[in-house]
Amino acid sequence: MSSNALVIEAHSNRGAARLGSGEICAFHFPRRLERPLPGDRIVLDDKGSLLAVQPRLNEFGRGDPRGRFKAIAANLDRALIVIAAEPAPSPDLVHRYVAAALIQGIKPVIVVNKSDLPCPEQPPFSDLADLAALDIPIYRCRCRPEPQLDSLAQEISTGTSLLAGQSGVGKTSLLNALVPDLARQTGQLSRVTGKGTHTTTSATLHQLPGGAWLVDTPGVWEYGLWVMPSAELARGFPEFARLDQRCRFRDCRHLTEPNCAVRAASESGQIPVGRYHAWTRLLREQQRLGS
Ligand SMILES: Nc1nc2c(ncn2[C@@H]2O[C@H](COP(=O)(O)OP(=O)(O)OP(=O)(O)O)[C@@H](O)[C@H]2O)c(=O)[nH]1
Ligand SMILES: [Mg+2]
Ligand SMILES: [Zn+2]
Repeated sequence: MSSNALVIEAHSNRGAARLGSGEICAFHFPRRLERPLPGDRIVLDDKGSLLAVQPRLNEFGRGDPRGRFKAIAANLDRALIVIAAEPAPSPDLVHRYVAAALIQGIKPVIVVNKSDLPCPEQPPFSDLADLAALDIPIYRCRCRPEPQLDSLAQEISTGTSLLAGQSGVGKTSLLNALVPDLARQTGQLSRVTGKGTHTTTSATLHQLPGGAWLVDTPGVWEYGLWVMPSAELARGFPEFARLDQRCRFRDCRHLTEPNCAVRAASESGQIPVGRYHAWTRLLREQQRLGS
């Protein structure tokens, strides 16, 4: 007899999944099979062996240092892009995560955690209005001294959301605040570098009290994309699409091409300069990784 299950986590050749009855069971799979991801719907035999992974609606992932796609979780409705005053993000980090989510067909949501700390008046914090103008929701919340995350809890009350962001911004703290009695381990920022210290080591799916799902993921220092055609990367910058018909070249990459309407719009302030620079740096990185 076979049964359907939802993957909670999976490592080299084994994992944990939730059966329809609500029971959590261990399962195993041969290493030669592609590793299932948290959020995957799978079929198991009665010995807990993986028979099939159902087709995925989408995957959230990142690029490895060589520009290859590394999947982290599957079947997501939202990517919660968590930033905080400490550790401060690099200016492009949020734009990269937003682009990745849009390219993968996942709704980006920005979460500014640690609202008890003063918000720096520098990018990307000063770019958040540009993202709100793209209809990307932005939530300010905190886990300390007492949690304040009611409107975020409302946003993620259906479907499956994923916590993404730098190490130490408080992803696991948000999870703990949202799921009473969970008490997952959280970390300290290093006194020396002010950076997080990679407390969470694997992606794990958790059920919220109202029944929705939340994936916690290990933090990164820098978020990189994978190598893809520039037309695909452009899906991460939807505000450029309104203008690019006016570029002289149909396949304009908006770098140094003559008569580029997107570059002109960034020079005149019609397109936010932070968004345009994030695009040019991503394209140059794509060229470096792809060559
Ligand atoms: N001041 C303040 N500190 C917070 C807040 N939320 C979390 N922290 C602290 O930030 C530090 C890192 O929190 P974690 O939840 O472990 O961060 P993480 O994003 O899960 O880190 P990784 O698992 O390494 O990716 C801990 O010391 C938390 O107590 C907050 O709202 N305000
Ligand atoms: Mg964590
Ligand atoms: Zn152009």
